[in-house]
Amino acid sequence: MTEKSFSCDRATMQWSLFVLLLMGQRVFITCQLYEYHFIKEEMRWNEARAYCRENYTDLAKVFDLTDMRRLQDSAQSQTQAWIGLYREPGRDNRTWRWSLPGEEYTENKTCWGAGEPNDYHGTPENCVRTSEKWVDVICTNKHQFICYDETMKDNKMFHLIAEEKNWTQAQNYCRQHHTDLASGLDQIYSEEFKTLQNSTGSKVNLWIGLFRDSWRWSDGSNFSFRHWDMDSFNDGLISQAVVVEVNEGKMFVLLPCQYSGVIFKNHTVMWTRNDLNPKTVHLQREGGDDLREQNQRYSERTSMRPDALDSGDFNLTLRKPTESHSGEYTCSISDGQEELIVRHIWLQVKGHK
Ligand SMILES: [Ca+2]
Repeated sequence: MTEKSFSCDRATMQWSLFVLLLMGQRVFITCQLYEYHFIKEEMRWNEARAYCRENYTDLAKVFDLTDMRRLQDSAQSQTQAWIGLYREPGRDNRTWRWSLPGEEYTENKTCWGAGEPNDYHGTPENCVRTSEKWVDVICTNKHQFICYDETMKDNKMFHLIAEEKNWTQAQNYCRQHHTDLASGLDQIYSEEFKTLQNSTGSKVNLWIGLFRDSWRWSDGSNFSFRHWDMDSFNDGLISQAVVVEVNEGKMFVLLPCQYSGVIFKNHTVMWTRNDLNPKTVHLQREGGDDLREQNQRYSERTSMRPDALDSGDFNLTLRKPTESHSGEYTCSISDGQEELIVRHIWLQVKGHK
């Protein structure tokens, strides 16, 4: 999401660019289509949802690539708009889904390897590869994959792509050149698929169209369609810790933290250091900074954008950093009960030699 700025007075918000889509619904005899209405007014996500529910049906939902294109067409040349996909911070309710629209994942139709899926070593593993049995792994791994082609391109239902790609790249490739990543037991355990798999010689690991995420559609639909770029597809995955280095004596250092999830009014954004007591480095609520429990070491030294909770820009500016400010920082968002860690930052302040 790009930067959205506004003045402190809510009545004079100045969003940069920011529009939203709504959806009406029209039922045809043979198929059901949604009508997308593009709304040029700028709102927060939850305001947009309320608006859509009042005036139309709900925020836009997307069933497949065809919907995706219609959605993009409805937005004309506008670059950004809310849709009805959301998740609640701090709740790990990830659900397995098949990439191919309409293919439903059911627990009794799976072929997990022993002990899988297991989020090995506590790392969220949201994508699935197979050789004989399924293994959940991190989505940034690179594997070959097999695409499903409903048009029977070259008279073949399955196409082996011998090039290694990460999971979203593989999905994009299949959607662009064929239909989707092979999805569902009927496909993955078909003779044609197996023959192709065996043609790789050794037991090569292949991506299949199975993934999990904690995103939901606003109207409760269980559509599994997602169209993420890899940077956004890190659900449940704490971005790898970022290391920031600075020399003592600098005027300030910026600790980066960008959040793209939904933010509600009661949310608090926090910067903390678990090795300190009190651990609070900086805290901001809907009404502004709340530094009552700030560790003295950071007194008068920290600042965040006043609109952090609207923009998702949680960057922390630390002025006049000294060696005592070196350590591991956690940037997180909380609703008072549960905390979602957005990012870990290692700050290293080098002293004068
Ligand atoms: Ca695993």
